Amino acid sequence: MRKRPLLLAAALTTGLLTALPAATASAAPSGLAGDFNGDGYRDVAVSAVCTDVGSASCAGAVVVLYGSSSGVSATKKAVITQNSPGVPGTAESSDLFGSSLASGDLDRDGYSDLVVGSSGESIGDRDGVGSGTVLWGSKSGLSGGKGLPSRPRSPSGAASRVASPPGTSTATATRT
Ligand SMILES: [Ca+2]
Ligand SMILES: [Ca+2]
Repeated sequence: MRKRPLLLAAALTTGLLTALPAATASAAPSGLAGDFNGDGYRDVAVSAVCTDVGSASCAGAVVVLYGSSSGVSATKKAVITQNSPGVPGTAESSDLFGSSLASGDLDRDGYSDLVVGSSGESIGDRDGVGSGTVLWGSKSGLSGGKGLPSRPRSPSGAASRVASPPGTSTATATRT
């Protein structure tokens, strides 16, 4: 006897969900790959690897163009460098921030994140060993970041190598 009212309720719910606009103020992030602000439109990250930042030549930058129903536009963009708020490190000459880019939702919050390589970064007394930075996706787009762990030195002084099976990655990031 209870079966029919339940089916009716399900049908009403389905109809209501269909009638709602695709994006509302409280909408959940889209979960789309490359959608850094979760609005349902994929975004574009472009490397400007040899951009000068202040007096630092070839410090590098990433330009993010946010998507919309009419595509990407230069009016809805962000330029991110190592001097941007929340981004670890400091823009220095020849850091080459943006030398490689990859996206994925590393913390599984529904917002795609961006991994940025800086192939010229020096760490401690090791010149140009490179580094990786995660820029976190959020409702307001890419903001803040976290440096990926660098390889520790072996007792001989050389950077140790971490073996991993083909097709796997040893890079991990934990949101703090
Ligand atoms: Ca988007
Ligand atoms: Ca994320």
